[in-house]
Amino acid sequence: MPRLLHAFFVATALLLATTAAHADDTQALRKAIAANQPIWVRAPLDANPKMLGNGYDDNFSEYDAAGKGHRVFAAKSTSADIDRYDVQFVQIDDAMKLKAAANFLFASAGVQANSDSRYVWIQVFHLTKVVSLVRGGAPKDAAKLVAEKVYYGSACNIIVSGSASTFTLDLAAKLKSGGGDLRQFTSKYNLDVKYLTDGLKLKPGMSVPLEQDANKIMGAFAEGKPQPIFVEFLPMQEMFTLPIEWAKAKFVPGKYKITRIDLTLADSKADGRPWDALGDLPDPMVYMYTGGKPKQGVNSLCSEASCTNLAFTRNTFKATFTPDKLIDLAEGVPLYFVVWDKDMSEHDYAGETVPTDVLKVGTPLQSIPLNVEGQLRNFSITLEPVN
Ligand SMILES: [Ca+2]
Ligand SMILES: [Ca+2]
Repeated sequence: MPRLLHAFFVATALLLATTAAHADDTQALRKAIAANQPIWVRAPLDANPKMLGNGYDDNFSEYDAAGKGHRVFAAKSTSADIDRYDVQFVQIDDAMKLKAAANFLFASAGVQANSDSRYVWIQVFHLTKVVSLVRGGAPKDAAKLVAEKVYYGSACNIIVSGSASTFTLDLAAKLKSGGGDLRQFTSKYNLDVKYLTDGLKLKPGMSVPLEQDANKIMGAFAEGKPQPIFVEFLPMQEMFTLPIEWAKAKFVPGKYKITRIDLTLADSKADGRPWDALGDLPDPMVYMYTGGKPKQGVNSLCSEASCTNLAFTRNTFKATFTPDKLIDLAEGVPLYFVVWDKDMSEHDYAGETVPTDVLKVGTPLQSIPLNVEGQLRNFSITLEPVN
């Protein structure tokens, strides 16, 4: 084994020993990795089809303690050309994935593998060829893992990391769902971002667009000769590893931005008539009341001090709004939403939500479905903490 690689293995082993001791203390459940569940690693420098069929231990080492290799299947393979641009988000949520990333990726990218940090590995790639093992007959030897495929092409590996307390499950979900500028995203949420390219050369005058958009990223580079970018391992049989827990973000009183509202209205008004003349679709308008239902009741004017006219759109049963409205959330203060079908005058009442203390039921950055009444079929809001 190359000396450098060996050093990574030792470092990872130490890290995992710490994690394991902690896990035993808390009686953490082990997580199963099924025999058909592929494990991708960034291709090592010497990756080639001859490694296919080779046995590896759960540290991804092909040598046992005595320095002996274990070939499980003969290195017989087939090659297929493909042409696939894609982005995959790998949330590092178990010790096996952490080992795979730490051994083959982190050190080259200048990322420390640390049990107090959480990591997402964004794989942006163009696959041009896959060479796959052809398993001939029964296994000739025993091993935990078998090298199954070598993927060729070019890739930009992006590693986003942060402390376990700030890089929460919800933030990872937001990272996955949101497009946009990764540098801005990571600086906003105190995350770190590093990247490592394989088979890509930056075009003159371009800088690496740290974006979630694969086309933008790949567009900044000239693709070189296709080279091995990923190696896929398969467990010989079900394996077990320790989960890495991701914290769930909690709501605390403070300032939030309403970043998104989704609502759906019934096909007709409560009396069965169409929303508008000539069967025209409704024009949903959303009023928000802080503090629950006003004592004097609601009307279509939004004249109460606690009322905000939040959103409006024309001719649709189903709407998504991005109001980006700032709101101060205090404990025990319910939010209450009323939806009207806006007309020239005398708007049609459409429905309302049950007043809800969202601090108690929801999670920041995740859609919070509220209970609905009237002709409202569903209604959800998404809130983002504002520092
Ligand atoms: Ca109407
Ligand atoms: Ca209409």
